[in-house]
Amino acid sequence: MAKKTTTGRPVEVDHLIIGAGFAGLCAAIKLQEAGERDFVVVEKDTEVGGTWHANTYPGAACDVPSHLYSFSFALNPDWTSHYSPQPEIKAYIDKVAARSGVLDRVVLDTAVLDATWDDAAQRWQVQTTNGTYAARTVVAGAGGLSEPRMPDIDGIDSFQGEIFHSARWNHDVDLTGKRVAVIGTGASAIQIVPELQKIVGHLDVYQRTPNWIIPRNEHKYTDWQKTLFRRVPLAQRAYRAFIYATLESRAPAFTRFPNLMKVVEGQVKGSIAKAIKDPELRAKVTPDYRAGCKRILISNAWYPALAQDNVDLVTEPISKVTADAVVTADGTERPIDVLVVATGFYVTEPPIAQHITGRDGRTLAEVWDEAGMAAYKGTTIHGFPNLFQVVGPNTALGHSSMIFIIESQIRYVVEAVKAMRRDGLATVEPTAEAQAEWTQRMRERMEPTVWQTGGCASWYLDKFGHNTTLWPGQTFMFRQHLSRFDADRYDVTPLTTKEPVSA
Ligand code: N01
Repeated sequence: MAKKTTTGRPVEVDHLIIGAGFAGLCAAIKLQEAGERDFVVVEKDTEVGGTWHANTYPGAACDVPSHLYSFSFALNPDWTSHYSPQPEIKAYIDKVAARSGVLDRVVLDTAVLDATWDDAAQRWQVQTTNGTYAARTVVAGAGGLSEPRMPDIDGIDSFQGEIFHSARWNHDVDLTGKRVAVIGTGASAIQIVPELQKIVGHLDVYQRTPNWIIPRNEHKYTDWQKTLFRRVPLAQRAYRAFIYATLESRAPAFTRFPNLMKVVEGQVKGSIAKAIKDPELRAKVTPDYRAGCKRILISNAWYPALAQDNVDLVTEPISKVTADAVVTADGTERPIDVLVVATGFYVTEPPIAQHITGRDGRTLAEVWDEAGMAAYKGTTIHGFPNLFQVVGPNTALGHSSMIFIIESQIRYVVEAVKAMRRDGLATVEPTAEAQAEWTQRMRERMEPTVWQTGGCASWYLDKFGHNTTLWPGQTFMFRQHLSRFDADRYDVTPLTTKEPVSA
């Protein structure tokens, strides 16, 4: 592991990377490959892995096929299943990190408290819980879904039983035979509930809005397939390309032709009819908005779990939580031992935005609160020189693999760093005009999408009603936009002659 700062003076580095999940590790590996040696990765957790370290709830798994949900430069022929469970993804990240040789530059258990741009020094001054750094560039890969959001429910703090958020699962609590409530029916909850149903005494599931949940095409890879992938990497690449093309072919239904989603809706209604006999329960789980407006979820176990005798789906709004029960608006009190909160994350901006202060003394969060999240190509931000935000505004996906987006952004970062070296640049900062044009383009592309027209409330939309979260198109278009560092859209300053250029 990298050395921590031991004196009061900042440690000088060329690049400081925030976060050691898929994004931060990809940045470290690719910067190293490009010949950059002077970097540090600071990670607030005690292990690498990001979201795949934090989310250990029962049933945690990825809903993007394993062969696509992995780095293009570190294919894994040994994936056991079409969709990987969390422990397998975490093990993959650990292995890639260890093999890449970047681990000695990862400082664990170190949170960024404040990163402030120092215009005179042309450096980011970064205070962490373990000392300070002065860095030429900051690559923020701290994740958008990292800060759990507890619901603002009257009396929730007075609950005397065990209570925990899906992303902070308390494995010390034995749920066997207990009375448990789960609040939320999003991507996390639909994986948790079928697992809990098997062991608890009684389960109350509190649903505010139903989701469209398509069947999960689950299958295990045979030894024969794994051997083929290991011996013939081209076969694995072809298989990966096939998965990629299949997922990308669905993008137009989200972005341009939302009526196509009726096909998905028909499929889901079929699954509901098959799994649930009670017409009242069927009606409760059937959404009234266009599929895709909220994230389409996948599960074969959700509807059957809800139909079990030890499960109640409660759609009456929660009015309060008492010391030992959840009370709904109709006055019904349902006593419980354990409360699981699967209510998602603070999402309209990456939480790290509160800790990054730009050229004019305002934090990224303050700037974005004023007019909504915006960045040039989802990656660089006017007023924040030499900052690269991975998984920034309009980069998330509802239809394909985020790893593809992360790799596209990191290529762009590496191209930017190469251009800075080649051209002797101290700073690069997108012009206000370039960023405004890009943001306008995103808004226009969003207009016909299912996220804007589908008739639902979702965390994709900000307080102004704009979808500043998702990429409105196919991912190869995103990659194409970021394929070269377009310095002509940037304000740049040259290094002063006194400034050494580290080799
Ligand atoms: O969170 P969510 P999540 N009272 O925000 C409800 C990724 N992910 O952790 O829909 C009552 O989606 C809320 O209701 P409503 C993926 O990108 C991926 O499940 O707002 N209910 C909703 O049902 C995903 O989109 C994977 O009306 C309240 C739920 O809580 C993202 O993470 C697995 C409430 C929150 O759902 C977040 O998923 C897991 C309140 N006060 C996560 N507040 C896979 O790859 C909120 N809710 C499989």
